[in-house]
Amino acid sequence: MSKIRLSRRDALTVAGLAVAGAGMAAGKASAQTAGNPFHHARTVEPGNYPPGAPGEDYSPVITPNGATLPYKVAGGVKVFHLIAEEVQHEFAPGLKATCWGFNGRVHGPTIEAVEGDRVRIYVTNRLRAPTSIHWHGLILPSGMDGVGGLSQPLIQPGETFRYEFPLVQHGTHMYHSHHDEMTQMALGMMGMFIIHPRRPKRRVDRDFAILLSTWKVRPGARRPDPNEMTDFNILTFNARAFPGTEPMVVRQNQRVRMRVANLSAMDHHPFHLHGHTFQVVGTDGGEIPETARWPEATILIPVGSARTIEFVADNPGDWAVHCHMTHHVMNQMGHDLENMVGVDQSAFSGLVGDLVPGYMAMDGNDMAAHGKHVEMGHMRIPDNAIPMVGAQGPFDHIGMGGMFTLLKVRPGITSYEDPGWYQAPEDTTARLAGADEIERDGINT
Ligand SMILES: [Cu+2]
Repeated sequence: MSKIRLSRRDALTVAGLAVAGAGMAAGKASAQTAGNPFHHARTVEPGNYPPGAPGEDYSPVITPNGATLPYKVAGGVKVFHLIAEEVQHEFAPGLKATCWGFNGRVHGPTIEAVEGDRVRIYVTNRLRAPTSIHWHGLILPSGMDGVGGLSQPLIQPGETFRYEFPLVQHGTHMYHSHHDEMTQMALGMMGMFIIHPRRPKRRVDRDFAILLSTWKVRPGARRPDPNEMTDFNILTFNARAFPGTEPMVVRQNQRVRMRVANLSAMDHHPFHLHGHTFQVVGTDGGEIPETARWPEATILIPVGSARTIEFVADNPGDWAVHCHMTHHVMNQMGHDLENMVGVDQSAFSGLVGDLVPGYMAMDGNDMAAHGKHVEMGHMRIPDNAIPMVGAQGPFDHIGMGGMFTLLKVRPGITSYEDPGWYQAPEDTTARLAGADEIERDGINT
């Protein structure tokens, strides 16, 4: 304890740890982190660290379509204020719902701090239901863990609770309601909690945070349905569904980190990146030692987990970033349909059209055509709905929705504004094959 001056309270915490560490010598707090695998996640002891400052101690995380929670420093403590409240949220142009979030946002803003910081988080409940906030993956005193009824009384409507604890680790974590989780999380009560290392071994140039979640919003409905158990129809990155997702823009050859966390109700998501491979460098349990990292192009993010990946964005272009479950890149479609693939419905469509004005059969061979029809105005959909709508791309309609966004890698850019579509060098884009080429190469079409 000689190097770090501790408050009496911190000294008590450290003393408690020493006991938990089964006889480790007092005064060798760092040995707990270095030598003992059971304390691996605890990378610093609570101490008298100055509050970590953005820009100096860390490069702030970017939350696409989101925001970072502001804080102030009071007596060396970082003070945050989360306000749980009802929020009118837009998932994508054309689809809004009354959700529950924090500080006017769904999901809540990203909390960002530095290992060794002491944080004090006030939580005001402006909902009509009691709540409680859990700090997912954080090592903290039991009474600060936020499980309603177990670790604390519920925060009743109108009340403000105070949480306070030192951050003794770094990594990609989350916060979410831990009371009536099925309802409150289905309505959006979650956010990311990023803790930067006090002494980073390496820095990245662009550090993105993406929270995955799933929703059931019936076409035309005003609120997400928390009772849904399996058939979710809005699948989101930071509570936005494509084409509502903001692209991630990076300069070519920048070092990029993505922190992807999953607080869906029932679904794991294979998160897939095009044009690059990446290293898996951490989980919500902490950093993976360098010798144990492995390369991937897709990483499964189980429910209640986070994965941190890093790569050098050396390949210029517009790259798809998406969940690889094909039903998770659709918007608001029903799944209990007859299989019409290969069926010519033209005669049938006319007959139904006599009974139901405006009826239009789904294209039997191309589900994605639906989005095109809606966009072109051929097909009417209920108000406040985005059934399967994708977006117009540079070449054609992109028939994807839900958990889909873009990584835009550009050489020499000086702004991270959306640079528009990628202009590929000549003859590096797939195109219609010429008859002469087909013949020359002996291709039988
Ligand atoms: Cu998925």
